[in-house]
Amino acid sequence: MKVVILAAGKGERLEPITHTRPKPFVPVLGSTLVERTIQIIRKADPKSDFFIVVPKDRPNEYDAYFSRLHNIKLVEQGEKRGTGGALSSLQSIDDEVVVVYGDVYLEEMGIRRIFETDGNAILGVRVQNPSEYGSLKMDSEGNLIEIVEKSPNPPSNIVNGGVYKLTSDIFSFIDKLEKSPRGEYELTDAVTRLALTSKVKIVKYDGYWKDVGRPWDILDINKHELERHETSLKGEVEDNVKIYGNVIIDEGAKVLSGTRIEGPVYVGRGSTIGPNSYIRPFTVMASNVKIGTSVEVKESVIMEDTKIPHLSYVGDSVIGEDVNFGAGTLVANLRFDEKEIYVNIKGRKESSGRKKFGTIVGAHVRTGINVSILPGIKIGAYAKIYPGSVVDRDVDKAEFFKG
Ligand code: TTP
Repeated sequence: MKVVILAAGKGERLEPITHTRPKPFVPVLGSTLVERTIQIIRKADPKSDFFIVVPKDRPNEYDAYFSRLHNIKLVEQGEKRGTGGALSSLQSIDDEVVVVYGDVYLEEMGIRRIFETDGNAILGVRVQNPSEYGSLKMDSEGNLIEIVEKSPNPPSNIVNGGVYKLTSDIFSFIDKLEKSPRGEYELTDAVTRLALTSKVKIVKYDGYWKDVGRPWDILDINKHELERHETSLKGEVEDNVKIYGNVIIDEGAKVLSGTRIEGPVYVGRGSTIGPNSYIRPFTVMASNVKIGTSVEVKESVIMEDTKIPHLSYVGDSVIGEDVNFGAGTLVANLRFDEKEIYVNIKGRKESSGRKKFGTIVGAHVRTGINVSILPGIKIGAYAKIYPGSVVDRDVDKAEFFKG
């Protein structure tokens, strides 16, 4: 089967993480979202041929990353923006194709069911809040009539799961697409047109599903993944370390004396934790992370090469790669009034749905000593924070913040 993964989005809602990495490259324990998707597709069909639609202006490492995953062709997205534009970048697909959005996280069963269905199919996911997604209008036999995007009156609570099986007929509808009100060429419009002339089955899926659009989704998918792993201690653990629950300590990682780890926790390759660190449940540290003396980390994802070496607290946060926190950098993750924490997403305040949420820090950020960061604050990649500052507003990419 030919499989197309759409990985050329801008990922603006996921800034500042997407200041330096495309959305499908968000970490999932020691891997990435797109790599995990490729793995579960290969389980459903080991002979899949992969085409990954990537942006023209992609980071240099992109091509090497995919060549490491073998038998993957990269296709540059053409001028047309949008998911339809992305698919139109493929030259020719003569039979059937499975299309997967690169920012979707789901269980293997969802992919498997799509592969097992004959003809055109769309994954339908049951959600509580269908008006935030593309709701699926269906006939009495459960076939698609229309995908209704973000409507206040959604026709059903089954929404587009971002996984399709499509016959080559879809390409004639994609060729005829016109720009949507948001100025993009939408695959969903082409699929609705296809449903007028051919049967498009809705494959219902009730498993875990997440469209990874916002920063806290990174915490949620890693939490889900951690809950599915058993203890595995491949790295080195010094004497006088206490480990509770399921903890993965990957090859080359070291946990130094006096440290307490409460699983589920993932310690990536080459990372060093301790001495005397306190790592609480649902923390993920990617490769070569350093967590030092008297540092407490709770339910956070910390990306590769980041250092939090002395006397810090980080809770409910997403910290990008190659960040350095000065001694005493503290993250607040709870408001005094204990209300839900809001975050600026594309210029609009959105609820994170969490009472406890810390910060989102882009790659290569440096904080001076004794910096405090208030809940829901975003710090852009390459920013520098002056010692002693209280960061009470979002910081732009590469800004020097003194406050
Ligand atoms: P979206 O989440 O709709 O768009 P986006 O990734 O640009 O995110 P944001 O709205 O935060 O800026 O995209 C769904 C999937 O389709 C996602 O995996 C990225 C992919 N995509 C492309 O490949 N090309 C495109 O032009 C667009 C818009 C999306």
